[in-house]
Amino acid sequence: MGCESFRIVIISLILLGLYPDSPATGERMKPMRFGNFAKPFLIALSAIPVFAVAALAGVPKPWQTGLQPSATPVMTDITAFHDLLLVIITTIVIFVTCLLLYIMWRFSASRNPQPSRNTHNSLLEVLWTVIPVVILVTIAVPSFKLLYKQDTIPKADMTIKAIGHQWYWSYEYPDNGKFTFDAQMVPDDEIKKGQHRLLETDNAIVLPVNTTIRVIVTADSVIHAWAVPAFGTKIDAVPGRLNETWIKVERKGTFYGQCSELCGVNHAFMPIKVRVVSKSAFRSWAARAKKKFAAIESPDAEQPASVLAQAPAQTQ
Ligand SMILES: [Cu+2]
Repeated sequence: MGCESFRIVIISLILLGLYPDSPATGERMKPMRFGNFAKPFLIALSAIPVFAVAALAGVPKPWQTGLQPSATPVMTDITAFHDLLLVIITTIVIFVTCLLLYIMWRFSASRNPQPSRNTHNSLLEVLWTVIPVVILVTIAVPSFKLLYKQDTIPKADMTIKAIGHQWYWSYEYPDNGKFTFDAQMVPDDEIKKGQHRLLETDNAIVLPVNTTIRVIVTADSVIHAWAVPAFGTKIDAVPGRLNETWIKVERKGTFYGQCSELCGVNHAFMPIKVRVVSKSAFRSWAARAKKKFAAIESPDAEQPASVLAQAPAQTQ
């Protein structure tokens, strides 16, 4: 929340600089007085609690400027890394801007009719090499730690499989009843009040809270990408290949994502909806889902045993 509030204040200060008091009347801009300055600032401050409450949902918000609030350990680290980078790049931009302005003033032609002929300064040269190296190392260490954390799958309590199709996702629960179902987007004319357009699906993925879940991702036609911002997850779904990642959702709620690989004409219409519930609620949902949805077809089930028996033995 702290970072979001910081952004709101910064944006209100930027807007303050861009908009005069009466932009529509064409009046000349008046000199800035404290009242003009304080108004948007106070509006921004009063908006913070609203943003903070709304921000907990796993869904994008109008005028959102930052990342969605984290729901997994990986996303918490991504957010921290993002905030670190924000501080570093802001500092660099301010420093370089001030330096440029100073140089424009200090070394302008009017102030320097006889320009300096210096070409070397050992101290400066060492500094402008060493300081960027230190900055890059400061960025590289948490960056590699984060990559390793995302890529190393801890011992998983359960597995789900997401399969990208043209243009919807289907899911398999291989170790919780071996069922599978499709998740199709709810079209605009069927959206109910309170639902999110382009993000709702007819069937949501249901997952237990505080459980390490291995997510296997693949596709059956073209490349898609399974992405849920609040989980810090974005992984390609490639036909003929199994990619895997992991999530451990730390709070209950509904989280939304979208396909994040340009996959064709309906790329924008294959959202991801995840409901995270308590472990006992998940168990009872899985029991119901097993009856409601189709069973995963095993490869053997597609061909009768007699056909398999007749197939010539593979010799290499
Ligand atoms: Cu797609």
